[in-house]
Amino acid sequence: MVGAGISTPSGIPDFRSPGSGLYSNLRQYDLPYPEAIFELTFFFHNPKPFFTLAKELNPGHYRPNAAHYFLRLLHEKGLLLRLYTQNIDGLERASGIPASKLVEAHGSFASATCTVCRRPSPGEGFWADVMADRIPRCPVCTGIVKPDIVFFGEPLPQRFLLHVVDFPMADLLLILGTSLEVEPFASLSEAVRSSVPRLLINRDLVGSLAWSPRSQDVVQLGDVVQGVEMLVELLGWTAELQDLIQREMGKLGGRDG
Ligand code: CNA
Repeated sequence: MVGAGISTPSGIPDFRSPGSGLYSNLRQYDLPYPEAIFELTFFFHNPKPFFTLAKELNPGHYRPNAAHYFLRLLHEKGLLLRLYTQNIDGLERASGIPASKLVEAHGSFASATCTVCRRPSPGEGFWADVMADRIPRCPVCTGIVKPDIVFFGEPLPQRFLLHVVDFPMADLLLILGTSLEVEPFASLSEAVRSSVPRLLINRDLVGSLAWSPRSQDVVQLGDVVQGVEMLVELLGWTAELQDLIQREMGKLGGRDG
């Protein structure tokens, strides 16, 4: 299970870290209150702030970091049952983890739907519009096209239901870079069997690991990349991870990471 904390080392602010969090940075967008950027009522009143955020998160702008590539390495070794992410930055996909291994619980920019006629957007032109500060419109009914990001009050994607089969099957739960404050995602941390170790790598002790700890829990507090690198070293995978990162850095363009 991962959250915004795995992407802060790539340069994307999280929501909650004081001063640097996304909610602090949203001031420039002229919002009545920060959460409004993910509220449908506000979106229909003024979609501009959301599309400014979309422009910021355009594919290729930010690059995955060692935490993402560690998860990709787990996949390559056949050890990743599934990656449940709350992030909407697409960096898990960008790191090369196939969509079949991902549950993007709060949606992604990879697809979009017309808010009026509900037709899936054909995709072409969407990013061209966003990058040119134009509001993308449906070619059929001219309704605003909204990326399939889950706004407050909207249902989670169907794939989220996979948790019903995945979590009872897991024999290790990694929890990286999340405050475990957003439901229903946060409660997944309690859905593994009680004998299953849960490893939290995060700046703070959070969620059920704080208020309902289990004897098998392991907590590594601090920077997520440093924590992941320590784990990778203990596993003897450091050279392998470095090779993977080198290979992938060559393929991807972008600014940060
Ligand atoms: P959050 O509530 O902002 O919590 C982030 C957590 O990560 C906090 O506990 C931080 O202390 C911790 N953290 C931040 N940076 C680091 C670091 N370098 N090393 C270790 N720990 C760190 O974010 P959640 O994902 O838990 O909350 C869910 C929201 C945030 C979802 O709805 C997301 O869509 C949303 N969000 C996503 C992104 C993104 O896609 N990158 C960015 C900002 C917010």
